[in-house]
Amino acid sequence: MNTTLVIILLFIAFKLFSVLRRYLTTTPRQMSQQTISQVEELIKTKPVFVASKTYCPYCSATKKLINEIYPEAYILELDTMEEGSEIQDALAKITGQRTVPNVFINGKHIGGNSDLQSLGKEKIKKLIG
Ligand SMILES: N[C@@H](CCC(=O)N[C@@H](CS)C(=O)NCC(=O)O)C(=O)O
Repeated sequence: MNTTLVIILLFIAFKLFSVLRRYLTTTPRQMSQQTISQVEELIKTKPVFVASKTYCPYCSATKKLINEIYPEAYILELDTMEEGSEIQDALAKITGQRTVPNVFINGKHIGGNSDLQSLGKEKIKKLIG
C-alpha cells in the first residue's frame, strides 16, 4: 500500500517537474533596460553598426559590401557573444526586426541585407557621409 502511494507520488512529482521545466525554458528572456540602452548607444554613436552572425550568408554579403565602402564599420557577431541573444531581443524591440544582418548608418535603421543591397553603393556612401 505504502509502496504504491510512493510510486504514485513520484510519478506526479516527475510530471510536475516536466511541465515546469518546459514552461521555464520556453518563457522569453527578460531583456534588461541596460542592454536596450547599450544598443541604442551603439546605434547613435557608430557611423555604421551591423549586428551579424558568423554563419549567416546574408550577413556575409552585407559585410562584403560594407567592407568595400567603410571598413571601419562596427560589427557585432551575435552568435559569438554570451549576451548575443539579449542584444538580438533588444534590436527586435527597438526596430521590429529580429533577423540579422541588422544595419544602421548614422543612427538610421537601414534594415537587412536586401534593404542595404537595394540602396546601392553611391547611396550608402552618401548616407555615411
Ligand atoms: N531578408 C533578410 C534575410 C535575413 C535572414 O533570414 N537572416 C537569418 C540568418 S541567415 C536570421 O536572422 N535568422 C534568425 C536568427 O538567426 O535568429 C535579409 O535580407 O537580411
